[in-house]
Amino acid sequence: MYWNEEIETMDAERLRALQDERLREQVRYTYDRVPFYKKMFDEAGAQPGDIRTAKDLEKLPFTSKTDLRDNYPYGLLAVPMEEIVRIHASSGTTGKATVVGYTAGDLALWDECVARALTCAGGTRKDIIQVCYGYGLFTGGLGLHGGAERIGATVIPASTGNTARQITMLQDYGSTMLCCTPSYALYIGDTMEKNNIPVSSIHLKAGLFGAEPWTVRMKEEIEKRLGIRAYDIYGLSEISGPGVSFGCDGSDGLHVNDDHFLIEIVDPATGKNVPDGEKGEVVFTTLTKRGLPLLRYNTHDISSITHERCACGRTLTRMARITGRSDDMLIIRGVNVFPSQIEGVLIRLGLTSNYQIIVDRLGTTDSIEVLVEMTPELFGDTVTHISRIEEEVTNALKSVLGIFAKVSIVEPKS
Ligand code: DLL
Repeated sequence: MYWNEEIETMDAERLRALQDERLREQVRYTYDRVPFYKKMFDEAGAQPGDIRTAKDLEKLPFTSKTDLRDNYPYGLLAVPMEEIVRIHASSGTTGKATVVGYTAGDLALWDECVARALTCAGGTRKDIIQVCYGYGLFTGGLGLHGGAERIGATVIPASTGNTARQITMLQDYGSTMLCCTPSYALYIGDTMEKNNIPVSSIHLKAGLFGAEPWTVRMKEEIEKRLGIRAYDIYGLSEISGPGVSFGCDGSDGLHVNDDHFLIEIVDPATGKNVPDGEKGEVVFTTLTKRGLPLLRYNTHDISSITHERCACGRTLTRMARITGRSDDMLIIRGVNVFPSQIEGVLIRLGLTSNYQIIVDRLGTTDSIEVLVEMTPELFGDTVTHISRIEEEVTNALKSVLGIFAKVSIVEPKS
């Protein structure tokens, strides 16, 4: 099912032409209105007219989160404040928040993108959609909310927290779709199991999960526990919010809303574009944004892209499930280690995804230790059995990461 069949299945050549046309317009618009970008062009010795097609983008440097922070809060907006109708912000772990602003048109295009994601997951106006992403400055709640209203579904703005109440709403309000983080979906499943609430007492058929990296294993686990189809949804506040790309039934990838966002994959070391299928950092250029247009925004998320036609019929560029962030990447004894690889091993072996990685340096040697919470099944097990599991995890990590990591099973909720 398509929300916008014309765009979602557009002939690839026409789609590229549409992107290039919008790119030229967006570059000119941004250059004329945002002093930061005018300066960037001037320093790069480039003119807006030099950017004719996506290929020309390599002439420009990247925009980074630091640029948004340096221009905090409103310095990169391309319109006067009276045209901004909404603000969102993400806190991040260091320094000032990243503030983003939307015009009425920007909100409409965001809703359109989320409407495509929901429709792709089987959503229609007949659905009852329970949105348990946070409502507020975070883009998850209001983002999914807007898309759900756009398709004409019934929205339950449940927001986060109070799992018992969430489960009651799932049962009593007849929610057919669930939107939350994948870890929260698993938590809902756990809580139902712990309280002997049968899956047959809820009515869910599908869920859209994102805002954090998750693995195929987690997807299968969620599908099994909640009796649903689980779809990935990706996005970031800087580029709009959820719905920059979305999962389908045809493959494990996510379709990028190419008519609004132009994706590039670049080598983190050289900053150069890499060929289709190769992993690198995800970079986006907005094509239609008015409030906060961004050129070559480096997300530091790690993925790859393909332009092959998808079994679902969409011609939109497909990005692979995000495996982590280049700035989350640990370098242990010269080896690149992503937390998601460790999580993948834990889940594959039937352990929880509640874990802690401790990286230290003893003398000149890096050491890595992984603390994993015991599952309820393991609780009360013999010491010998637990050390056997620790050994099993150590061996699995060795074969996946290529390095030794000390593994300790610890108490639940520790
Ligand atoms: O997390 C927007 C969102 C809300 C997406 C709800 C999906 C669902 P930010 O708070 O700005 O926005 O965080 C963006 O979260 O750069 C990724 O590192 C990560 N992320 C978002 N979606 C996914 C996903 C929202 N599906 C940052 N898979 C991004 C992996 C994701 N990582």
